[in-house]
Amino acid sequence: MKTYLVTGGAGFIGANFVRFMLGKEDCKIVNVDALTYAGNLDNLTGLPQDRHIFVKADICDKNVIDELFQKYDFDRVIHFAAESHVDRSIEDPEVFVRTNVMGTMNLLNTAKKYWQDGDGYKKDKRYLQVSTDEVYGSLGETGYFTEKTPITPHSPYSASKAAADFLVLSYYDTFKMPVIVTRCSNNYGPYQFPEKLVPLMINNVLNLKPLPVYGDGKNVRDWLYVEDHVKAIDIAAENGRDGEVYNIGGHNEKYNIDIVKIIIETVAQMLPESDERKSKISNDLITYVADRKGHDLRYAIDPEKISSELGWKPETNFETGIKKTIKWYLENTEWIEKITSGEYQNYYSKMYANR
Ligand code: NAD
Ligand code: TDX
Repeated sequence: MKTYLVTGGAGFIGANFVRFMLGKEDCKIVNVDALTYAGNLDNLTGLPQDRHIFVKADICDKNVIDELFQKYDFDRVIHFAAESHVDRSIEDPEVFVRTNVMGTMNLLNTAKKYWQDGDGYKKDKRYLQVSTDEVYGSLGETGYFTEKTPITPHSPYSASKAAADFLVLSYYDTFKMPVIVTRCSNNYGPYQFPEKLVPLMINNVLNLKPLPVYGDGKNVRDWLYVEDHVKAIDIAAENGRDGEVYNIGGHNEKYNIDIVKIIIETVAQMLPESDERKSKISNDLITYVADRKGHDLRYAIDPEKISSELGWKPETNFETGIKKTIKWYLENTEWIEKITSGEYQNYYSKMYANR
């Protein structure tokens, strides 16, 4: 039975990964998460207690991470923990460098210390860095990000993720450490914190609140259902080649404004006739607001490498994925009410105050 160190497993993608892995195979997961505003223990209910061990800790804490490596003979490190929201990185970049760069270095150093064996490494160990297509910067109207596209991040968030990627890859080049980097496009699905486009729009539609579209809404993102992402991570961690980067995406580019319109239409369709919000939901809720600073125009992934080399393919198309996502939010009103009470209101009013 493999033992995983998963970081950030109380966040959106990490929680989906933990759920998927524990359901798929007889593995043990030590889930380290600092429970920042984005981490939520409610994302981890119903998991097998004997195989899922939750540890509330900061990945920058050298003592705790060292103790965990000493206690558990980790076979895999899957590193999700990060400050992940571009808008927050524009407001307050420092914590992004601390968590995303320094936290990554701490994990790398500790894994290296415990995995080294003479001149090499213990058998079948692997560190996987969960990264993002945003490190490639922005595309024009055409073309795709490949693994060879130059790294040109534009936001403090993507710059911190790029720095972390370079560190990870340097541990392969310098120390021959068994590492892999995956770079995925925009995810959507259950358990996503409602500061990101899709859950924010679903929540606002359900509350008949304005839908803030940045700029002209013509920025393009490439959307992947979260379950397809976590499956790709699993495949890359098992069968990928050390020192390699794998892009993950499903060729599903959409203008932001089209995403918002699809959400409006689908939520309205999915509400029962008896729901009085149903007749009030329309495109009139759309409100164009000031653009994001340094807003990348277009992201689009070329997933040819992971597809031809590792046989990964996305399984959920956008039409199905967005319905599943909306259904989840409709069925988990307590989850979203809890998350959007208190501090979230301050965040929301501050973030949209000047737009
Ligand atoms: P998220 O913000 O939902 O979750 C991040 C988790 O990390 C939270 O549970 C938080 O508590 C935890 N965390 C933050 N700082 C920590 C620290 N110092 N120590 C320990 N835990 C800490 O993020 P997400 O959307 O699930 O993204 C997960 C990873 O995937 C990130 O590395 C992100 O860069 C990457 N990624 C995200 C997307 C996307 O569309 N969301 C796409 C590609 C890549
Ligand atoms: O209220 C909004 N209005 C709006 O128009 C929000 C929150 C976003 N947007 C736009 C900005 C982007 O063009 O929608 C697009 C998507 O925005 P986000 O959901 O904030 O995602 P993005 O900035 O593209 O980054 C996401 O994908 C890559 C994740 O947050 C990152 O963690 C991941 O690395």
